[in-house]
Amino acid sequence: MQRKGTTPVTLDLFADETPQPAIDEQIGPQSFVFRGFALPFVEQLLPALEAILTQAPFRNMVTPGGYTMSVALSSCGEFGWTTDSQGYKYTRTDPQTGQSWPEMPEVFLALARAAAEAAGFADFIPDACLINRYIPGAKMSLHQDKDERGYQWPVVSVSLGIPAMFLFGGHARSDATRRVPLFHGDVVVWGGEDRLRYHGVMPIKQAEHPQLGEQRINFTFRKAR
Ligand code: MD3
Ligand code: FE
Repeated sequence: MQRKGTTPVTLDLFADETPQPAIDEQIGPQSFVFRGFALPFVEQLLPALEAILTQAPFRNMVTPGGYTMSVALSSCGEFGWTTDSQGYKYTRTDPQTGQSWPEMPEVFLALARAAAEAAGFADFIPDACLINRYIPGAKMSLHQDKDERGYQWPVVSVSLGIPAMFLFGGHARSDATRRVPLFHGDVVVWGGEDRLRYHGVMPIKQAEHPQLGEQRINFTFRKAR
């Protein structure tokens, strides 16, 4: 699409900013993007998140490879995901406080369950919710989520705050990736044959969200055990 009085060169400069059509789509045989699915829950999600963070504040964990993650993490639910120099694992307690992870709020459970149901996974009861906080520049390298005991349940992901460009890969790290923009309120469900696909998040661009400021929060609901 060419605008009047502009050259293709100018358009290329803004190619990244072209608003994507934010429509629901199926991005894999068993993966679905539900645009704005979380919006009706946000008013209840944010105060519940605040309460969780007073008990289990965001922290930048170190991977076994000795890299400090640019994404800050917290968790709620029966199990929390952690990493340290020893490896990745789910724990019942927050290693930073020795206390149990905060309980999973009812509104979190209700949202995860409804989204899983919409993707064809009835009766999803997650026992872990990993909470990721991205500030501009933070990214998540391509990886698989495989620290859970089984893969029969989907992962449900909820995006809040400033946008992200999600990378959706294949079953080998070297497979081509597809870029999927994710916005405030979007929910993605990954199950079945898509459950072990490589995925990641490109460095977050500077932006400001009216409710969340200069950050992106992502919840990933899983069944760890
Ligand atoms: C595709 N988080 O915490 S959520 C993670 O936006 C993680 O914070 C990203 O990857 C984020 O592990 C992406 C989307 C996601 C989560 C799990 C998946 C995509 C997935 C599992 C299998 C395939
Ligand atoms: Fe992941």
